[in-house]
Parts: sequence; C-alpha cells; structure tokens
Amino acid sequence: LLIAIVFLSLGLSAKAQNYEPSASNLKQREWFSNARFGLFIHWGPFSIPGSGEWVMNDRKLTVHNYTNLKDFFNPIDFDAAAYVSMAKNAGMKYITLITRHHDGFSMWDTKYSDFNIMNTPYKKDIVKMVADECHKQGIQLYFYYSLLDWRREDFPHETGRTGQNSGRKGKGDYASYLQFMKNQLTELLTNYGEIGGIWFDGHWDQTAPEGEADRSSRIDWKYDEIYGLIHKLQPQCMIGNNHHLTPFAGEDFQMFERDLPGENASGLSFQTASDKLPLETCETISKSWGYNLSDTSYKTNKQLVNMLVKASSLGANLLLNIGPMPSGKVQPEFQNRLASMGEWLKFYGESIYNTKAGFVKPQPWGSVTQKDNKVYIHILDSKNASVAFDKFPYKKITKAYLLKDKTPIKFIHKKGLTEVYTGFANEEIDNVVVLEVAK
Ligand code: FHN
Repeated sequence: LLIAIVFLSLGLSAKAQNYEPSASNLKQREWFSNARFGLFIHWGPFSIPGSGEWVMNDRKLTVHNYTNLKDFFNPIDFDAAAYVSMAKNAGMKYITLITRHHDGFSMWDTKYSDFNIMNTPYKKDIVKMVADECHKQGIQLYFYYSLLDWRREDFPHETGRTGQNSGRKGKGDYASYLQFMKNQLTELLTNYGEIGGIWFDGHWDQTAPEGEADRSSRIDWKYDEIYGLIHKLQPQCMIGNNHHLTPFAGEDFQMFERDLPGENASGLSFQTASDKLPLETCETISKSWGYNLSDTSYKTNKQLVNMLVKASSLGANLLLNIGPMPSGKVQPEFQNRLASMGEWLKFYGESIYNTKAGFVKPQPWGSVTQKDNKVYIHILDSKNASVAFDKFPYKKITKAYLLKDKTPIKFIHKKGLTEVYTGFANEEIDNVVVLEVAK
C-alpha cells in the first residue's frame, strides 16, 4: 500500500511539474502581456455596510447575521453596458470581476449555494450580464474566485487565519469543499463564454503570516485537480493565484498585490518576479477594495499614471480596482480618474501597450519601456536636467524627440555614457522621450 501511495503521489506531482500550456493558452498569455491595463471590480452584498469587503471578518459578524445582507442587495443602478464602456474608455483591455469573495456570496445563478444573487431582491445573474457585455463590446473577462470561505461549514476554517468568529462548528471537510469549488468553477467556465483567466485569492489564509520562513499550506488544496479542471474546460483560460509565493506548477500568470514586481513596498509581495510568466500588479484608486464610505484617500491622476508606467516598465500589467456603491453606481471620483487615464492613454498608449520591460528598473526620475526600435524614457519627475545610463544596450540612437509634439531632444551617446537632456519647463504628468535606436 505504501509503495502504491508513494507511486501515486510521485505521479501526481510529476503531472503538475509537467504542465504544458496549450497553444491557445500561450496565445492568451501573449495577449495578456500586451494588454497592460485592466479593471478590477470588488462588489457584492459586502458593499452595503460601506466598510470594505472584509466587513464580515472585521466586525466579527456570524454567518447567521451576515447572511441577512442578501435581503438588501438590490443594485438598481447597475448597468453592465456602462461598466464595460467605462473600462474601455479608460483604455483598459480586460475586466476582472469578483464572482465570489471570502464572504462566499456568488454573484451568479449557481446551483451549488443558496447564498447567491438569484436569492436577493435583484434576482439577476450579474456575472452573465457582465459576461454578455464584455463579449459584445470585445473586452476580455477574468473571474476572481476566493479559495477561502468565511461561511461554509466544509471550509477548514479552524486551520485558517481568518473567519473563526463565524459561529461555525466542526473542522470542515475539504473533500466536500473541493467538490463544491469544482462544481462552481465548472459553471463559471461553461455558462459564460470564453474566459481569459481565473484569479484565485485566499490561499494565504492557510499559511503562516507573510514574512515567516515556513509558508507551506496547512491544507493540501489539491491544485492539480482544480487547475487540471480549468485547463480541461477552457485550455486558453489562464490561472493566477494571489498566494504571494513563487508560482506553482500549472499557473499561467503571476500577480503582485499593491506592489510592483520585485519591490515588496507593501509587505505583501515576498515572491520574486517570474521571468517566464506574464506579470500583473493590482492596486486600488482609494485605499479600500470594496466600497468604503470613509475612504476618501483617492490617488491623483499623476499617481495612477505613474503606477501604470512603472508596472509597464517592469513588464507587468496594472489591474486597477473600483469598489462600486451598493446600488451599482460607480462614484464620480472613480469615474473621473478612469476617464483621465483613458485620455492620457489615447495619446501616450503607444509607450504602454505592447511594450516590454525597460532595460533598467524604475529610477527616482521615472522609468523605461521598449517596443521594436523605440525606447520610451518616461520622465515622471522632471526636476532633473538630464538622465544618464552607463549601460545603454544599443549602439546607435538615430533620433530623440518628445512623444508629445516631436520636439527634438538633445543627447550624448558614447562608450559607457548615454545622457538624454530632459530639463523641461512644462510639468506634464509624464514627459515621454522617444529614442529611436539601432543595434
Ligand atoms: O483579502 C483580499 C482582499 O479583500 C482583496 O480581494 C485583495 C485583492 O488583491 N486580495 C486579498 C488580500 O490579499
């Protein structure tokens, strides 16, 4: 028996190690790497109290009391077409929608949980409405799906770091919970057309706190089975998991929370950036992911452009979040910022979309993106009179000019020193200098 078990587990891990992405998956990865900008939507009954999406855990609400929220979720102002157009006008190429967050509420018509949108006064499948509109307007759709569940009896809550105040008894039953997740994922990948990717979150609930040496999980999530199912149902569908660790076998992209790859400024991203998988960083416009009445710390347009530029310069996408109001309305502070991003991208998009990481990491003055024979120098802080590189990777600079109006820019380029003169009088959000180069 022992030999059989060892053999079986070797077989399973070999299967995971040997994951070969399909041709459609590789194509999808390439598309994703070029997309650069997406919209994250944190929304559901958790939006009602206006205290963010962690309200159930933060206020120590029991399953019994929290469940009452579903009787108040009636987002009469929700307009899927307007959401999708808002994302497109912001220059975003994809939407990542919360289908089920840690509170376990399903935003679609699921057979596998009563705690779902059809049992609210609204009674309309929000995932379907968003999916139909995304397919109609030609923008890709990704699903956020929480591995962690604060309500279900079968989730092994007693081993987790959150959700112990829920009033649940027992130890959970992972085999049953796993089957539940597989059933739900099957619905999501069968009934809503082509899906760009699944964005898992909550793995960290079962690991030691960030920064501690032992980050192994307290339960075996059996990702082999979950990932295998997803790739079987929709081979192109990319899998990402916000576990804050080095990507596991079977994953197709790597995400960083509130952080640029490799920076760990937030203390949430200890993982090193993969040089094989597409990268994504996610951030909020204010502080909170879900609607928060007291959170008015909106980032400025300049800060948001900086984030997009720096992410691009590291070869990563920016997934920028909004937390709509309980009614479905998107507050004007978010709408205005998204519209400004769109305006900026209309002009400067050539230095963002389809680019690759720059030859240097972000610098105090700004950062670099590259495409074909063009190097884009993004001067985000124009206090400096010039920027210098000691290892410029191209032999020749054939032209140097401002992207904005083609004003020629002075430079020197000799062995061991390349200096571009950038002392601009104008205070643009981002002064983009284009260098046309040759090997
Ligand atoms: O706990 C969640 C949080 O609510 C939010 O969804 C973010 C988005 O990256 N992820 C988790 C925290 O890591």
